[in-house]
Amino acid sequence: MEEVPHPKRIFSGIQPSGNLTLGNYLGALTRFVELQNAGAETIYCLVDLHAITVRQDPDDLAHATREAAAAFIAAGIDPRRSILFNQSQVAAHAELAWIFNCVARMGWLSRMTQFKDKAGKNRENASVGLFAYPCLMAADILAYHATHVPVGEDQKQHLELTRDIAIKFNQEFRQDFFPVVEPVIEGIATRVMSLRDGTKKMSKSDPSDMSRINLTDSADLIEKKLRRARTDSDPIADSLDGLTDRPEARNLINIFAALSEQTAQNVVEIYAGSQFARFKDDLVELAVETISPITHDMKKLMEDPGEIDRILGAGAERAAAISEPILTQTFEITGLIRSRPAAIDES
Ligand code: AQP
Repeated sequence: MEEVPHPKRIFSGIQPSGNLTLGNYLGALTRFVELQNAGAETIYCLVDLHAITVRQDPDDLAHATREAAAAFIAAGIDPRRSILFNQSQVAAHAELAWIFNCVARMGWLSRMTQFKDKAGKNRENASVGLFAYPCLMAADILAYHATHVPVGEDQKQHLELTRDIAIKFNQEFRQDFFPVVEPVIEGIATRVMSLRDGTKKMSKSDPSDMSRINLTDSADLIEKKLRRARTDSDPIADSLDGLTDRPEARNLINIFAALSEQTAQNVVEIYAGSQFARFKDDLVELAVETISPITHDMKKLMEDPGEIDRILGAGAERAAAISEPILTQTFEITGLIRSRPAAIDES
């Protein structure tokens, strides 16, 4: 008998916890656009409930959420083809997260390296939300029965936890209900590193703005940051092996490769023997060529925040139409009574 292919449903999200970076763009957004354009069912979420696991200024959070939506659209997400919304507008995320808080084990969450990194030495003072973050992430994905999740390398451990939660829920309730998701960690730039320290991930919450390229940076600022990006004084090697102990050099080569859609090996072959100053001339040109049109379109979209809110609201309605029946079934399986029809909009 011919096997019926399992339908693919893609889900992924980005925290609106600041300006989106070149890391978010190369590691996540470009993949999101490719998957949408390949005709997959794509659901993309600005995970504002995740963002508040660390302190956020309310006005800045609202601004960053709209700006992230503008970045998605400017980068090629079409809100008619993909579902684009912010997490807090769809109650299923928080509701399912509570159920998963009761499925996941303290020991599992204690092993999460992102919690350890973000809580730092002051664990006692970290929010409970930061600790339970991976349960909310599992809820984001499983509320849609998503099957594939495109992410950067740093999210691999959280996705493994999502799989563990799905498996444990299914086993506990003797149901084959939640799919065991597949991470999609693909592309040349699954881990873009800081411009100041090649061993640290480029991150929107890094205290140093010089460590990252933001999608809102002007061409002059992109140039300044790349010219000051840390390298070493050796010329570019002719093979990737020659860059093993040179993380900053390797990072710039990777960024160049991802921006120009070629392999890192190709890039070192082109620039073998050159000094980084010469390589940076071309890198600046390439980065500005890619980012400036996105920055320009983001600015235009941000002139009409009402329209962005309308897009997010429409996306939330479509998202709720998928997640509400899944949540209702989850309640039934769990023994939680839900005797009124799912309320998507009570106004
Ligand atoms: N440096 C990176 N390289 C490749 N991919 C990256 N991603 C983030 N940084 C890089 C990918 O972008 C998606 C959204 O990530 P997120 O914003 O939800 O959370 P994060 O991974 O914690 O990203 P940041 O920038 O470090 O945010 P903050 O500083 O707020 O915690 C994910 O797919 C991620 O892999």
